[in-house]
Amino acid sequence: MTDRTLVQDLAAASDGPVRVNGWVDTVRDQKKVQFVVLRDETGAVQLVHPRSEDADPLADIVSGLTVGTFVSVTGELKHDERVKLGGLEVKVDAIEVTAPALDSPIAEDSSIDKRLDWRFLDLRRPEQNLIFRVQTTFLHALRTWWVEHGFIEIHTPKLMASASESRAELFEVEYFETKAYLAQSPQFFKQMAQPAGFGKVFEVAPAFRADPSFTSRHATEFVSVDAELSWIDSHEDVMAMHEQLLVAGLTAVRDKHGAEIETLLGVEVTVPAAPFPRIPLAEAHRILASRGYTVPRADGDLDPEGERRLSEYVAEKFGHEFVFVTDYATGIRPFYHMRHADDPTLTNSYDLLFNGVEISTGAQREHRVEVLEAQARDKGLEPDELGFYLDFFRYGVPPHGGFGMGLSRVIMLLLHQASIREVTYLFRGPNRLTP
Ligand code: AMO
Repeated sequence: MTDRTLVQDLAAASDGPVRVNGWVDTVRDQKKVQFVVLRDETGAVQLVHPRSEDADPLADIVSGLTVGTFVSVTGELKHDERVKLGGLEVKVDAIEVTAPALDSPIAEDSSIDKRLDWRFLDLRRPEQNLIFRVQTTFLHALRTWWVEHGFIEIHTPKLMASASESRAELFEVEYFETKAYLAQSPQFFKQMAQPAGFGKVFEVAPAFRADPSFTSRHATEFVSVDAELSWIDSHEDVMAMHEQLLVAGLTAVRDKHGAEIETLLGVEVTVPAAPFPRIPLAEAHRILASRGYTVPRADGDLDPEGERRLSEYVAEKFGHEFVFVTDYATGIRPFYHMRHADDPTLTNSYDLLFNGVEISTGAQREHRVEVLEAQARDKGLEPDELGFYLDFFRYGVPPHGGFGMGLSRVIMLLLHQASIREVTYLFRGPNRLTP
């Protein structure tokens, strides 16, 4: 490795010789003096070269630099309050052009589609770099929380012999002499960890949905953050875990990146107070109706506008960015959700909304095999199709529950980004498979 100094470490370094490596962000090629802004993964620094009256091969190199070119630069670091960019600059001794770059195809047209075509160039923007550092910190805090609370990390297969959630939105792939399906969620196999005696598990992994929609919140491949735990009394225990986890994640993000997020993205990160507000779905409908909105879906599920308006109400009433919508009707929940003991039309389940959008679904699961079979039949599923899944329950499963949460949705809503495309490393949608 070269003896390079990261740009972020220059402020603390003393004046004198230094090497910085990165790519050319801008060149100001003036008559008397040349300026280059060099960027690396940690920030930007100004390079300066006063032109010489005589032959000046270094000036020719600077003049020839194209934006995006990777260079390795040696020079003299000098702290100088007058320099706007960070109060320091590097007077260049030598520039090695490590890898020249063609002119950027997204310099002129920066529409989202064009930027996704050239995602590796788009990701060089400091805002994008920040988004992925925030995501790293967030996930690290979640993992730390889980590990400290006795959860085991699992990796369930993504190649499946049958549907993992429902028959809708299923990708089918050739699998030797037969067919396989891409996992829509780790649902069945994270539940398997309960009869396996693991107690508490989590997984962070891709999930696939053949969803043809082009909304700002849907992808055909997304990272699903999942947890499942045994010995719960109800979905209330799952929500309690879920909110503590989010508090841990958002505290870490605020502490580490709060100031930078405010400067670069103009967003203030607030750590939510626990417990988060909880509103039963039927109550949510009444609240929306009293505010002049009738949810148009015949099945009673909240539509995006209903979610947005409910979050607006929660922000006004409780000053909160999160809300658990609980007790979904049986008709709009999968067969494996446990129903209320005293009202089988309702389930022990919830959706979590964050700034107006659903980020998660959670529930207590039905663990009594006869009840589970009956509920499957109710939904038109033949117990035969669910063979291995139902077997779990024949050998003893404690009461359990968990949630699945879309990672990109959380980051999008946290950082007030317009689309999941902005916060996904490489977005996958109905018409995007490259790069
Ligand atoms: P659900 O289908 O609601 O629940 O998915 C859970 C969460 O995953 C995210 N998500 C998506 N993100 C981007 N693009 C998509 N196409 C997409 N589909 C879903 C959302 C959503 O809230 N097995 C259950 C969870 C559980 O009960 O544990 C499930 O998958 O943020």
